[in-house]
This record gives sequence, C-alpha cells and structure tokens, in this order.
Amino acid sequence: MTIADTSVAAVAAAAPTTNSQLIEWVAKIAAKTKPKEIVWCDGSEDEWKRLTDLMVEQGTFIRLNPDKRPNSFLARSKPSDVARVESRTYICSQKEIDAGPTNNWADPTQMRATLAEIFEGCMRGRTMYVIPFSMGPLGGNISKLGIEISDSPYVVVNMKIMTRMGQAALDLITEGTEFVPAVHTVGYPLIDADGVERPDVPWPCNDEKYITHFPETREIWSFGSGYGGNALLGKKCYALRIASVMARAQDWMAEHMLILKLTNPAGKTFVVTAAFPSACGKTNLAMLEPTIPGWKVETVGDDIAWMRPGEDGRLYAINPESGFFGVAPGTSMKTNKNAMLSLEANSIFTNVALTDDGDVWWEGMTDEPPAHLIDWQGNDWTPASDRPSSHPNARFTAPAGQCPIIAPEYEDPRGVPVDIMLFGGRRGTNVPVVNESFSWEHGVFVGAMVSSEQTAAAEGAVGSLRRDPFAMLPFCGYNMADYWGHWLRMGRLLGDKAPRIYQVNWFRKDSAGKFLWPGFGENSRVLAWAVGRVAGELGAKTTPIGNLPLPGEFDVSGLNVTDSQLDELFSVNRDAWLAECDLTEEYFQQFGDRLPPEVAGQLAALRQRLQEA
Ligand code: O2Y
Ligand code: MN
Repeated sequence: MTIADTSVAAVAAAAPTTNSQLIEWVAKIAAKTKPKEIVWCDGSEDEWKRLTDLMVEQGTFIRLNPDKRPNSFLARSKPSDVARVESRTYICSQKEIDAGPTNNWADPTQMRATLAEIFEGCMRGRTMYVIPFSMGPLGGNISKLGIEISDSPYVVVNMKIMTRMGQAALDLITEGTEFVPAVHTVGYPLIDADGVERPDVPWPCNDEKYITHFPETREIWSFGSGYGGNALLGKKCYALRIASVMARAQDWMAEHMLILKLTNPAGKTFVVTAAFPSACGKTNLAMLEPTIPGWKVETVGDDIAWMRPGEDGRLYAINPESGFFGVAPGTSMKTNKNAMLSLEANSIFTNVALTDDGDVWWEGMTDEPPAHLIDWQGNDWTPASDRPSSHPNARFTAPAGQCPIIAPEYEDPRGVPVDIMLFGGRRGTNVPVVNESFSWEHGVFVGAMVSSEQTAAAEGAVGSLRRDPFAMLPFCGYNMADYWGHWLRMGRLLGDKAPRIYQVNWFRKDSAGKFLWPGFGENSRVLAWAVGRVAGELGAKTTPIGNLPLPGEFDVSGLNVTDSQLDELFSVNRDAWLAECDLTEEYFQQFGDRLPPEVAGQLAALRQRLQEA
C-alpha cells in the first residue's frame, strides 16, 4: 500500500485552503502518522453519504431501517472502548501545580516524547481526515475555530453533527487566525513498520490510550480510543478543557452547563444555565416540558455553555455545539419527548440494541422490551437475558436543530443574556430542592461544594459519592482552585449585572430513603421560583445556607406532595450542615494556598451562620 506524499508542496496542491501555516501543520502530522491518503472534509451531504456508505460496507455501521429511522446508523464499539477514560486523560501544563490536584498531570516534555513514539506511523494504511470546525455559530464573536485530524470516519460524521464542520469553517481559518489543533488516532494502523498488512476491524482502537491536553500551546492529542469525548475532540477536550484555559486568559467562561430559555405566563423571557454532574437529569432539564400552565421552555444547549460579557455588561451565552451526544438508556417519550423527537432521523447510535425490524431500542425506551433484540455486542437478546441490551453509556448523536423546542437564538452568534445559573448534584441529604445564593461570591462557594454520585459515563464504582465542583471535575483544564478564582474575577467584572446563582437538588430522600421530589418533570416549579425571585415578585426566607422559598410561594399545586414532605425538602439540618462544613474544609485543603481567600471566607461565614442559628 502507498503512503501519501506528505511534502508541503503536495499537501498544498490538494488543500482547499491557502493558509500556509495550516498546510505545514497538516503535512507535518501526515509525515509523522503516514496515512495512505489525506482527505479534507467539506461537511457536505455527499461526504456524509460517502462515509456512511463506506462504514456500512466495512461493518462499522449498520444502516437502520429507513422507514423507521431515515439516514441513521448503529455502531457497536469494542467493549473495552465505551466511555471517557479519566485515568488516561492528562493535562500537560509546564508546572504540575497549574494542573492542580484534581487533574492527572504529565510532564509536557515527557508526554511529547511518548506521543512522538506512539503517533509514528499510527495511520499507516488509513485515510487521514482533516476536519475543520467552528465551536458556535460561524463567525460569532464568542465562537472559536478548530481543526481535528483523525483517521476515523466515525469521528468525521459525528463531528458533522456535533459542530459546524466543513469548508465554511475552513474558510474562516485564514493565515494567522487562531485555531485549536487537535490530533486523533484510533491507534490501529493497518500496516506495520515492516510493511506487514492486517485487515481492518469494525471498531479499531488500541488498548493503550492517551487523551492529552497542552494548555499553554492549546493543543490536543488523543490516541487509542474511537469513542465519544475521547475522539470527538471538539467536545470535552476543546470546548471545556482547552477552552477553560483560553477563557481564563480572555475574560470569558467555558462551562459544563445547559442553556435554556424560559418564558413566563406574562410572556417575559429568562435565560437559565445549569451545571450538573452526569446522571442528574441535565438533558431532561434542557428539554423540559413545563407542567405548570403558561410556562414555556426552549432549548439553547444541553451540555456546554460559552459565556462572555456583552457590550451592555451582561453575560451572553452560546452553545458551542450543534448536536446532542446524549445517554440513550432511560430516554423515552415519557422521560424526554423532545430528545426522542430529535433523534428520529439523521442520527448515529452507539452501543444500543438493534430491533428485528431494523430500529434501535434501549433500556427504558418503552415499558415492555421487544421479545427479541441484537444487543450492543451483537448477540441475541431476550427479556430473559441477565444483562442489559444496551451499554449503560450508550449514546445518540443527533442534530440540535431537530429538537422540536430548539430556541431560534441557538443560531444567534451574539448568544443569549443569562439571568440565572443553577448548580445541582445528586444528594440524598442536606441540600434542599432549591436554595438561592446570597451573592455571586456565595454562589461560587456553592458551585465549589457540588458533589454527586458516580455514574457510568466515567470510570469508577457506580453509586459512590464524589466531589464534582461546578460539574467540571473531569473537564477543567487547569488548577480547580484557580478556576474558582476566575469565577470570582468574572463576578467582579459583571458586578450587579451578574446572573443570580441557585443550588438545586432533585434527589433528596426522606428518612425511609424515598425520593421527596416527584421527578424531573416537575422541575419547572423550581425554575418558576427562581424567576419569581429574579423578577422581584417573590420573597424568601433567609437561612444559614441561603434564601429558601416562603411558605405558599413555591408552587406545588396539583402535586402529591404533603406539607411535611415539603418541610423535609426545604429543611436545613444544622448539625448535618456543620458536618458538611468539616468535610468541605478537608476537601479544600488539597488546594493549599491556591484556594481563593474568598472561598475559605465563605466557608467560615457559613459555619458561623450555622453556629449562630
Ligand atoms: O462518555 C463519553 O464519551 C462522553 S461523556 C459526555 C457526553 C456528552 C455529554 N456529557 C458527557 C459527560 O460526561 O458529561
Ligand atoms: Mn456533559
């Protein structure tokens, strides 16, 4: 098999750009990785068709029944490549302290040496795709550009859904324009250094994995995984880890937050962003159907928000993505109708089950499972099987524009002005269903305290509790304490135009271990209370932990929630909170002198309020 001519002249001759720096970079990566050909992706429908046909032919994709799920495909990954791998994710800052105690740090010089070795010839026999993309609407002043080089056609088609990908993005990357270079390989060359060939497999990957970030040079290098955030480098690697570093330097914010637009019965609109760790109902909230009459929710984003102060001093948010990469199991017409309607066509499913009529199914999609399925590993499955038909982290990739309640502002490059920010975690005790922070600084402290149960999206024991400040633990590209400092600084910049911050918790349990809150569907009641506060229409009861609803001002009409359950939902247990303060102090200690004094001050103030209560 041939190796592409990787001379700068040859790459330039075939490149649909004249950007010499870009051409030199592409030539350099090709010279290292030695693909058989270089393809510049244009993001067209023709390209989508060509690559999806190719993957069907190669066995990576199964075409779903076009009558049931037009232009949609199922992929099955290798069982060893099913999620983000936090233990193989590295922040390679010059100084270890700049990555901080919550990140895996690796020495950049050593990591570059490792990468130089493993990337050598890693694309032999494969096509190298050059994937230009914009995070956010093309040309917007909050948007940013990137180029992913990947040897995976699965990545190309997913990137087409998840980002504004193709020639229009490339055209914006003119000589000298800033873009984030991201290099990805599945790490499964089809020819070895001696020229010995091996056949391809439906899901190529490597047992050795590296997902590496170089914050100072703003580069991403990912080796060995074809899955999700490890491979679609626009998402967590760029839009959170690298973007958080850029945002700190440029006075903006890159957050693991959904964005929704809420309209009240009087027709006034409010924008809410919300950060939740995995498995806390984030997608459900982003696409909520309010249960209280007269309220309307429209989706701007389901996962990531980039926010920048506008000319009027308010904070404006865009969704840097253009698709949903959602967890399939548990998604149904009952739990999230709008997500289900978003993925009726033009979608990619990974690690879900295949029905006998060529459609997809996953646990929770319908009350009754089909009598027979092919499971995510390609085996026969019946309801009598002792394992789930879909992997718990099985995903759909669906165009955001197909969401029936997508807000028109989702395409607005200027973004939407944020009124309210929510921080939630999965807490069985202590944390009320909603709690208003006294100030931005107090809200930053609340965000820093977020903890939640472990989920399948990351490694580790399901069910154990872990700290997840701002839901950014796996996604902050620098020292978490410095990130809190950046939030404090943004608060000072925004002054009285800063959004108001709320802590929420849908998971509080009663003494018998039963959930007190009736479920995600009722969360519009929480949003309505926060909006009522921001609009100055509702009062609040001041407690040591924050402002809580006044009796009668939190709408539970029509709900089966008794007064005593409501009391429990909002109860503040002084001793339990003092114990929480001790645990928080212990947690903060790891940040040493990087912990902002304001955060330490907020902890001391909370303790004092509790002691005086
Ligand atoms: O498991 C993965 O590869 C992706 S994790 C993910 C995907 C979409 C949105 N959020 C997440 C997350 O872990 O927060
Ligand atoms: Mn996420």
